[in-house]
Amino acid sequence: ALRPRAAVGVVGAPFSRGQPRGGVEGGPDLIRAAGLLDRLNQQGCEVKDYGNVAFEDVVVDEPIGRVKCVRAVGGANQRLSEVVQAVKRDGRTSVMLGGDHSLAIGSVHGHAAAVGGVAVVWVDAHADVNTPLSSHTGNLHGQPMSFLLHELQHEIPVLPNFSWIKPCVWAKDLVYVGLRDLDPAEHYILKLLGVKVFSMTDVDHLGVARVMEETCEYLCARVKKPIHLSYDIDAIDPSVAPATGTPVVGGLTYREGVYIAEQLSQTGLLSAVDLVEVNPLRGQTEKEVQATVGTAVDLLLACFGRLRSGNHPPGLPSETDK
Ligand code: B3U
Ligand code: MN
Ligand code: MN
Repeated sequence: ALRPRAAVGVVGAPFSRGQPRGGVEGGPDLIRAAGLLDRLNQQGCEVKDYGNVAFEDVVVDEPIGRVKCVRAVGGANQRLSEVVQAVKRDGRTSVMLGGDHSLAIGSVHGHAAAVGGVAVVWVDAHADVNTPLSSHTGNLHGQPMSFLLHELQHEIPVLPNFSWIKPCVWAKDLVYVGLRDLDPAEHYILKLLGVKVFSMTDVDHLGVARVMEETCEYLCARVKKPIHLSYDIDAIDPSVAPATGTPVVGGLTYREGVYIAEQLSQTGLLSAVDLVEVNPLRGQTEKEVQATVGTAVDLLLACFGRLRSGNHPPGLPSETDK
């Protein structure tokens, strides 16, 4: 059988106000410069670049309680959501290149608005599920899931430029992989809502193969919803991907990281992917930056069918036809 060419839409989101460190807005152009689009094309994808989202500069953006840059983050995500909706309506798998992880608000929202319900696989050292009231840092990249989960809406205060956001993910449709740095309030929220979590302890205990088998079984057991993969590069160990804002020791190996993407690709349900928190200014050397960007590209290629066992062009029987 002829394998259909995967249609991909790449959206750059050069935005950093969800956290205090500059440089992460350089992620999208750097990942493109590393050859992402050509390599996706070479492996048989039909790729359209939607360019970088133009974010309005918000000049006056006083903190609200502890939470910083609320108006900028709200406005940027509203625009991003519109673009991701356009990508999905064009029939493409959306690839959002960040930028910081607050951008998952707009990316997941836009994906869900276009396709209906989605399941989310969040690969990260952090859970990013603080509410504006539970956050100790006030950084919105540590809070995106709280705005997206239906079950947390009673905890979310009214914030400027956030009124457009509609919660669109149920706790039962969320799986975390790679967690190793949770705030107590986040741990409490995940326990209370019964969210499926594979921490680094679980990766050690079960091995990445069982973790992904259980993840896919868990998500496919009920109605098969399109999968949104939100991949924070800090899920990968800092020895492999050091150029990121909040590195945490004890992360996924390169191989575990790629395996997660390969297995999700094999489900045939991947409908949107985020690759966030690559920060070229956080590398100590050019080599560290290139290692991080190279890893990001390899994770994305694996999301679109690249197998380490090898691939061949369509027209010949594919591995999955056997
Ligand atoms: N949980 C902390 C730390 C953090 C979250 N995400 C990152 N860091 N990258 C917070 O700020 O909410
Ligand atoms: Mn994150
Ligand atoms: Mn993180």
